[in-house]
Amino acid sequence: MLSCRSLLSRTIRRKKKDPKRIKSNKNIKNVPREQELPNQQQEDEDNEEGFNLKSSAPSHTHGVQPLGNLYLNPGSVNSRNTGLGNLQTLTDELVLEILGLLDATHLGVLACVSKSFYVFSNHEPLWRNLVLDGLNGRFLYDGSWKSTYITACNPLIDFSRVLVSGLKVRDFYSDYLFQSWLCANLEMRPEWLERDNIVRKRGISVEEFVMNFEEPNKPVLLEGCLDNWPASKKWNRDYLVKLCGDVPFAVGPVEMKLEDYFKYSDQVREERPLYLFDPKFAEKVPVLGSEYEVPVYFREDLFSVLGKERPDYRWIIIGPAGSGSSFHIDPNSTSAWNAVIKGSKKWVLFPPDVVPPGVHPSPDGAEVACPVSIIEWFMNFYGASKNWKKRPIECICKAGEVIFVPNGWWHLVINLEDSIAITQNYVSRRNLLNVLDFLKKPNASELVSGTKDRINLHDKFKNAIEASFPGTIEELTLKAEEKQAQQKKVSFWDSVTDSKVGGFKFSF
Ligand SMILES: O=C(O)CCC(=O)C(=O)O
Repeated sequence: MLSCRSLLSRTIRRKKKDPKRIKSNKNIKNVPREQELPNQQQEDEDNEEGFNLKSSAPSHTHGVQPLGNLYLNPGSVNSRNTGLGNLQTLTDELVLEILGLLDATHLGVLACVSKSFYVFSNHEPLWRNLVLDGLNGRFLYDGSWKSTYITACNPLIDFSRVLVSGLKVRDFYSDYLFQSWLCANLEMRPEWLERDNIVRKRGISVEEFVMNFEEPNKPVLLEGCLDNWPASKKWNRDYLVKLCGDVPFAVGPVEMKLEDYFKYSDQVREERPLYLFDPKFAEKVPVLGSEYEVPVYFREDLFSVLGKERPDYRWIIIGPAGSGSSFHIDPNSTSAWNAVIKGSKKWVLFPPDVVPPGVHPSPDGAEVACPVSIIEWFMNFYGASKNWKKRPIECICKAGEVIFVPNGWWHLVINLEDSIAITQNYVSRRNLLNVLDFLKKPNASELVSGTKDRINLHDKFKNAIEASFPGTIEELTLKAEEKQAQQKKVSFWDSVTDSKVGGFKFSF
């Protein structure tokens, strides 16, 4: 979470398009207040570290301000505390955790207790959980999660004429509540987007791909592979809605009709927008499966020997600007490719031996905790990347481009525009042994994903490979052992010779 200090020490402005800028590093209570700046001062501010709000950003629904503003408003009392009574000693997170145990009726009642409870009880993520947990995908988002819930439960009442949750509360200070509004309304800073250090290739042979990227397990961005995909020409919102607007797709924990999802994504303004990520899209709508083909580099697909028992392996991904995937490693130690059909995505990738800052995997690798949202990760950690010894690989993958994500690499992705993509995870000979090792781990039942029978997947897969490609595992094992022995020899030789002068190196 952003600390009070970090909120105060940075500047927050409206998007550049607005000639009037906000100077608020002294008092960010003034976020919505705009003031003219003299030219020189304006220029200085352009160079200063700061954040831009989206031009369409509304002010905070309830007027919540960051806690630091309290200290800059002498005489004001934090109505957060006065209205919470004895609960004021709890952190905001804890108060919300407790409120998360209530149903909608009790939340509604609590909102009438005090101004403070009004703000807490209207916290949108509480209502989002009530909708997602309680309505089983049967809802039409209508601008806020609270009104979505109420409208879905009371279809005969016209709530558009009733003020449901838009009252402003004076002197309510909370970093926690403020930062979730801030993250939902921030523009990506240009310097978060400009670094592009991935290797780009067009028209390379499969052998080149294997030798230079798949074998050494390095990312690459491939251009021109989607030129012949019907999807590249046809897929856009109108086409998809016509084709399958009434088909339910997996969106977070629920299924939503595609048309309803698009209506949600038109209006959404939240820190972690729901993301459509469906592994069964081609079974649900076979035309979708027929309008793209696997690029030549990724055609070896050894999990296919498992037939219907193979783990999930392909997904259609649709999301608005700001949606995306926070840091993770792909399932079952597979590699992946991700093709952007519409829109664009910012990628940040770290090699397997570098855990990204702010990410806390459990020792057994079963849990990955990245407590911050994508935008908060950029705000809190990205700036320091200039000084990191091992810099991440970064790029913007645009429509028509494919990124190769090697197994074990950490990656974070954020959509810069409304985007449509296809991704597939795969096992080839280059990572077969590594996948088998992964499936054999003692905690496979927690680690393996995308299939029901997690424990037996190793044996089933190994047997099916032996049956379809006899001798392959043995051959690959021998090769790997030879390679390891070779590397040992080289490193011993390196340790006793000076490669620059070709002579022996002695150290005493
Ligand atoms: O959001 C995206 O497109 C990235 C998806 C991703 O990271 C994955 O499938 O592992």
